[in-house]
Amino acid sequence: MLMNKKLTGFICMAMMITMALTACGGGNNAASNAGNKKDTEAENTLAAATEGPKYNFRLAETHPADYPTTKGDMKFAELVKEKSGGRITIDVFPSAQLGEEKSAIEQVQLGAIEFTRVSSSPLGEFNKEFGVFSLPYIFDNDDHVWRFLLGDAGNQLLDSLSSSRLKGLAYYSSGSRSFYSAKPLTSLEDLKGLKIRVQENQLNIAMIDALGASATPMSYGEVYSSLQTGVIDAAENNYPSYFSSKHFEVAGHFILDGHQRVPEVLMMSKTAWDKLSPEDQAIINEAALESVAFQREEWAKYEKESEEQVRAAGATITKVTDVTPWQEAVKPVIDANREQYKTILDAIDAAR
Ligand code: BDP
Repeated sequence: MLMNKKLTGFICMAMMITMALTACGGGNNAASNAGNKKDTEAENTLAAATEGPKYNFRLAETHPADYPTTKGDMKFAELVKEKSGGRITIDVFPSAQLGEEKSAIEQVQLGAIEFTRVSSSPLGEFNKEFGVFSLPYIFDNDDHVWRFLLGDAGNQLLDSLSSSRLKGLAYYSSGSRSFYSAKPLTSLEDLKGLKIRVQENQLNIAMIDALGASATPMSYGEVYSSLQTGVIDAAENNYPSYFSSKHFEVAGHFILDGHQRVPEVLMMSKTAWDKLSPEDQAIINEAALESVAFQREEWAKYEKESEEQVRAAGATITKVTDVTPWQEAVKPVIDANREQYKTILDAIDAAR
């Protein structure tokens, strides 16, 4: 963050000098001199970025290549390459080729993999603060989430990852999560007694208990076959994952209660980060932040498309019109954790 500001400050300063020269000199000559100067500065910046050690890093991603998070990762890699004049390259490994998320986080902590994009939910087991996103119904909508994420508290949360040997770079969109099953799901009552797969985070177990069902934590890659073979009766996710993982084929009833909004996190190994020069850290930081807008656009498109696709495939979609009974059912989970997450919950409320 700091380097980011410094670099931006430097660029502003360079622009101001160029503008001042143009204004003072007047006439065509001065303008073209200033133009030349600008070109030279740009070349110098590029030269500075191009000089230095070469790196080839790896980034672990759970989703396939056409998923919005993977597209965000690729955009990030492309920007890093561009900004470093081809000196820093990042190979994105989609479809959990480098392991499921829990294992990817562990490998990134150790520095065996340099980057990963994961969901905040499993991350909450490595950094307690991130558990806050697993608390149900704490956000009203996507705007509310982004107001929080892009504010000071959201940035501090990313920074807090350094105590877990991770360097948080940026958040990506992930919409809201809802339940789905092969059994009809049209009300809260229908969840009772079901075995529901959850992401690997203790708070999810408490949430499912409070809803009268029983939780089975497991990695994302195991969910399809577990639904198919009846190891679990239900799972929960957003439209894009429900569609992309083909879970809709084996769990055709989707009830839109939107219990969680769990942002995606792009991060780096702290060990790898600490070895980089401040200039290279700035390149990584800037590229990560610049990739966010692109990921959010891709997300919006894919969310719409996946809804259309699962509807066309015949999934039964029920919209929960009154979420109050659901919120009341899980209130004990919030109450039990209010004290621990007080500061972050206050910041989330303030972003409302
Ligand atoms: C998806 C997230 C992915 C998680 C998955 C899950 O994008 O990172 O692995 O949920 O449910 O929405 O585990």
